[in-house]
Amino acid sequence: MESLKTLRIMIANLKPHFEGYQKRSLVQRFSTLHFPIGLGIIAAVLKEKRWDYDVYDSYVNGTTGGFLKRVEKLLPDVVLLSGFLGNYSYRFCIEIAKKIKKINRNIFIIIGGPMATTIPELLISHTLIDFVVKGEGELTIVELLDVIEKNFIKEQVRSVRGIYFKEGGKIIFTGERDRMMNLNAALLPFYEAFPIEKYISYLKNSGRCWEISASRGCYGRCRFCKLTFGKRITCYSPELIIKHMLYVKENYGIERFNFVDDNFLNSPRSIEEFISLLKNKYPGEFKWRFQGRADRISMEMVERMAEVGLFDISFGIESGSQDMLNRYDKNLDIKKAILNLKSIKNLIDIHCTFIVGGPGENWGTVKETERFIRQLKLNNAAINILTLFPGTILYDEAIKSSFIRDEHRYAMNLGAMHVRPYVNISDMSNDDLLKAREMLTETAAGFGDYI
Ligand code: B12
Ligand code: SF4
Repeated sequence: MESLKTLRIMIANLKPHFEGYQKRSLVQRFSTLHFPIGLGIIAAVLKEKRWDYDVYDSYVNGTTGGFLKRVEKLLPDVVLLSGFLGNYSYRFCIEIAKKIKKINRNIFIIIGGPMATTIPELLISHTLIDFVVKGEGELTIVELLDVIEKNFIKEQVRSVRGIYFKEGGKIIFTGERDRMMNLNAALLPFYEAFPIEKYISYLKNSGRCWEISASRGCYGRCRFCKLTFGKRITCYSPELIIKHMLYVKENYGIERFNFVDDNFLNSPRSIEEFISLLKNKYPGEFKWRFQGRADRISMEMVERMAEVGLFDISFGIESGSQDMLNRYDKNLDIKKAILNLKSIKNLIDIHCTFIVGGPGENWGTVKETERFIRQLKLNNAAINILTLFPGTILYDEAIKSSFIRDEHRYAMNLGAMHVRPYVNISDMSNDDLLKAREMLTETAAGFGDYI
């Protein structure tokens, strides 16, 4: 018989906020609302294991102060946090952990998600968080909560793979956890654990898409990119993806989907199966979009996808300069990208993202990006200034060459991403990078048919 679970658990989806946050210049508060898929999956796993929990979601109906009051009232044994690096999330974690511990220092704080995976050592050494979970959380959280529930014996914690914790002032990492090989055995997010009505009405009113994950990982090795799951690619089966989409459509009345995979085009075989399943069984049922690589797409493929609801693809082009692409190790042939995009442009909407500020960037390479935008008459382009992300090759190089001297300080200052250089490794001045961004943004805007 399953033992009775006694731990009091709180799952917190918290919007980074702290005193002075609003006053900080260049802070870009996210006005769009996104369901927290990672925490949603953790909620599903806990539900399956019969752990009860309370959820606090300050993105939709609450505040940091409200969350702390709830902690004070419920006095949970464990608080679960998640988050992405950027938007001062790291700074926020330091403060929120302090405040939770002030309420009761025996509350265990556990954090997982992309930020935890990217800067686990900083989090464990500079915050009062007890455990940092690296990588996929499904198996780790169950093992860790089991140990905590069984009177928390420190030796047992060491057997839980994928966590960082402190012991006598020393940081312990229990070792990498193997990736889950069969995503079909993974649970889908437990939407109802969160104030889902708010998410639904937001999406309906804004016409935005439901976010959904079809795969994890990317085979790319781009020097500016930090992948949460790494290079190994795992996919949900096309049947399961469609079952998930049907669930959302039938229960929440939303039929537009955005695949949040790093590269939806990772597995051509799965995609083919997905297209034929939609065509044979669910024609006209859904509208969908995804992000992928411009060298993995063809007109013929897009035609078949558009027939079953594809309406937009987002491509990470990064630069119109082949030299810059090589420096990023993007492994993208710019000529091939142009040909591919030209051929599909009339079939669906395309959205391209670019970076300015990589190693060696100069006005000449920026002009090549401008030419790329003009050649394709791209009216939908996002121009980002390169932000060096911990865990990337470019970041490691910046440390070696002393561009970054203090990692904790650097992470503390990571606020709005991609709108200014935190560290400039290009051949241009900061001012010129900002000008280049503006110029490219204007170039793309010029192709919009705005009245
Ligand atoms: C959708 C998305 C967004 C949405 C937000 C969605 C949301 N609220 O969750 C929007 C558009 C708002 C967004 C914004 C940003 N994003 Co974003 N985003 C993504 C994207 C494409 C998908 C995230 C996702 O849902 N994945 C699927 C779920 C299942 O994965 P997961 O969340 O990692 O969860 C798993 C584990 O991490 C873990 N886990 C997660 N939470 C917890 C909690 C606990 C307690 C435990 C134990 C485990 C655990 O278990 C889960 C299952 O295994 C990822 C790329 C990707 N493919 O993952 C980038 C990504 C997460 N984003 C990234 C970045 C940089 C940003 C921005 C900073 C960009 C910007 N221009 O400002 C902002 C920051 C926003 C913020 N709030 O701080 C980076 C993260 C970098 C980092 N290492 O932290 C990523 C990895 C993209 C990349 N390669 O650069 N993003
Ligand atoms: S930038 Fe895109 S292609 Fe490159 S590693 Fe990241 S997800 Fe993969």
